[in-house]
Amino acid sequence: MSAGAVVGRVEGGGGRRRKRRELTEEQKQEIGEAFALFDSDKDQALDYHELKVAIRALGFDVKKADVQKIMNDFDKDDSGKISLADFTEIMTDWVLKRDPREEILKAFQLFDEDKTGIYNIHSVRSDICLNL
Ligand SMILES: [Ca+2]
Repeated sequence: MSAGAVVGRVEGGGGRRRKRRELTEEQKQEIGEAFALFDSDKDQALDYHELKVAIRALGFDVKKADVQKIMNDFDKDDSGKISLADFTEIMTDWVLKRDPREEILKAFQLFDEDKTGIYNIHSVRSDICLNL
């Protein structure tokens, strides 16, 4: 039984409310570029593998199960592909919900110049504070 899917459709039927934050122009552009770049067969859609690398290119460490779930949720006509509109919608959500800790981890990698991995998160925090 796919009761969950039915409920989802009913909820989605009341018109599209968009009171979320918007992406910056730069972020939108980044998403569009990732789509174009990783649509390797240029059919204007991302299949499973293209989708996986495109999402990773945007800085998200997706697992196979995550990609599979997206395909299940968004590939409504079972084409095995995700359109640019769907991809933009998915990535907009993800980018807006991005965990700030991930940004700190990226900063960590920048500070950890000799790649020892020893630089710990507390040191990063104090460095960031010193620089403010
Ligand atoms: Ca493609």
